Amino acid sequence: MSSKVYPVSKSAKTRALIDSDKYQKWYEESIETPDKFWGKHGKRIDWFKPYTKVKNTSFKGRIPIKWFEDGLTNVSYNCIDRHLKTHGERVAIIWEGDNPYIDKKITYNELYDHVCRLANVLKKHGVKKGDRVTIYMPMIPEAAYAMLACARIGAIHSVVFGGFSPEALAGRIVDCESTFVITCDEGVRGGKPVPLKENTDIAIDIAAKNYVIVHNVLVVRRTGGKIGWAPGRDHWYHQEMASVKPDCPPVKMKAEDPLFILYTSGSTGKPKGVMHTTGGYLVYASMTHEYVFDYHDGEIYWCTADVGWVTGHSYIVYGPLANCATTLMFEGIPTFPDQGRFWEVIDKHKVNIFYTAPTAIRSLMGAGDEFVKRSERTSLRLLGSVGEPINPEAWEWYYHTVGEARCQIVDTWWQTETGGIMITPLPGATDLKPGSATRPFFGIKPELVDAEGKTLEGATDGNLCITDSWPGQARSVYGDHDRYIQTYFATYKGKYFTGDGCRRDEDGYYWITGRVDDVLNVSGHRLGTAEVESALVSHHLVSEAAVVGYPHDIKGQGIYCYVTLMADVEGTDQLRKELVAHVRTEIGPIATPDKIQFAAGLPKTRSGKIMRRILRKIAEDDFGALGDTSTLADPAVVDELIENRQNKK
Ligand code: 6R9
Repeated sequence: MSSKVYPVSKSAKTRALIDSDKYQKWYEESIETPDKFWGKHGKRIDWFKPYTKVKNTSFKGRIPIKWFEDGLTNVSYNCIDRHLKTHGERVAIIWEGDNPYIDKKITYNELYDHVCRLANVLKKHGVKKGDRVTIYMPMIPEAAYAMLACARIGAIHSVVFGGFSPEALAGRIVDCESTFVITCDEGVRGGKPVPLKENTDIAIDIAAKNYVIVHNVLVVRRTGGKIGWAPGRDHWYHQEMASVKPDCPPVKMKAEDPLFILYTSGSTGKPKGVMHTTGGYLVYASMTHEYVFDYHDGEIYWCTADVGWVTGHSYIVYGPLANCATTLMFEGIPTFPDQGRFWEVIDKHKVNIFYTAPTAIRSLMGAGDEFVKRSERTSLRLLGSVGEPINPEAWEWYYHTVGEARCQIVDTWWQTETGGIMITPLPGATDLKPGSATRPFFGIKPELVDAEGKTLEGATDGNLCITDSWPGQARSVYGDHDRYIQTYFATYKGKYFTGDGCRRDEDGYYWITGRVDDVLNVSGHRLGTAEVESALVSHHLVSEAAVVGYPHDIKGQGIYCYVTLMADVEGTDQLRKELVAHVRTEIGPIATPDKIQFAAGLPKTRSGKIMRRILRKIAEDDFGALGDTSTLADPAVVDELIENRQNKK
């Protein structure tokens, strides 16, 4: 833990929407009288029918959570239509291509046209309110149009990250019984094509075997590469868009009607379809976007996430557009054509607010300062971080080298399930401590508990819970509300359990220490150890697998796999490669194992439970402190595992 403090700078304080007094006042009001507080702030979006009820939530029983329940609104209307009268010609989206010579700007008027047309295309093919539409797209504006078009007609979108494999895509299509897919011929990243349509075709075949038939695929032409075509099922986006009307009235949605499903990994089983609804989500996403980034009218804002993750949903698309911001969407990667790309893009588009992940910061820090120094970055005013704990070294580099000690840093802690930022500095209100996400946002009541669920007070370590609802909270797991209750509210009764460990210091600052469950965070991407294990054991030569994380300099965590092979199969380097490739096919490149150790046996308790604690220690090369191994069925396996460890220092 770093003990340094960086006070709010004078310039941040002068311009800030929220100073420390206001933060205190608003925070107290948000906690003491949430109905009054949110009743006021719910009005930041437009309602076709105003709400009269504000908060109707409980963390007990079936966990009913309703915000603004009798109000009617529409997310697409709020992100587009309401800005047109005054700001129709403002740029809504700046798109920066993978190729540094290609970019384009889309105004709010143009956004309206694209989204309405696309909504009409969906309607023409029979998509109705409540239907699920899968969006499997690269980072091109059409991905945002697709999300907003769904929202316009009340269809529920499920965006699947373009880096996921056909298997993973199929699983998500099947789970929410989605019969309409929007994709692209090929994506482009770092100069290389990504075969999205081909993957979609394979996924659709797998889905059909699971009795979910995709009837329509809308294909955006990005590269013009060769692709397969199913006549009747596949439609070209540009042709369809040309044949429909440029206006489409937004459907009046109840505040609690679903807006989207987003699949995320947990400690057990398959990824869960986290479900977010309309009114509360948009209020929370737009409010956090405005205050956390201290967003002022006319500023250029860039979040480098992919729309396939929640950060892309809330802070590339919904939050910024609801605030009539100019949001930059980047198709490429931070290292193409070279490691100076981020800083070049900042200069090129005069970016004021830049929001990225620690893994990118660490990797660019490793590339050396000359890439940063090549750029001016004079437009930069604020820097943000999200996705994993940021180590103080990376924080300091970000602050001093990238921001030249001029820009406040907001280290924002939140989750797919929280919909928006939960613990974060506010630029004009919060003194910074490198590595700490600092303090709760308005309406957020964090609590630290011990393993038994006892509330811990003062400066302490504990498991991070949230004790009352906030508008952006996920309402359910799609199609499986029991799993929602079980996953988030069963561990500590009456509290939402985040799955994260956390330390609170004597100033009441929160320091997230990482997951305390079997969820890995690899380069800011959530991955369940169970998912990687099940991918490994689906290989015909594997009998058993156990997966743990270990500290990795760039990725935050690396993936370490212990694999027991079928009888008489030899663990060769060739087989290692084959298993790595197999996991990539089953899940996608983000799940690429870093280390594979072949093991004759795994350490198990007498009741057959794998002792992951021991496996973690061995993966960390820290087996001096293995703790109690006496409960193991066969303590001898541990020596063999240590002997053959893959991370010898
Ligand atoms: C937004 C997002 C959520 C998990 C979360 C935690 C980790 C996110 C963090 C952070 C420390 C931060 N996490 N932000 N840890 N400091 N600022 O990343 O959502 O993909 O669902 O991941 O990421 O472990 O529980 P998601």
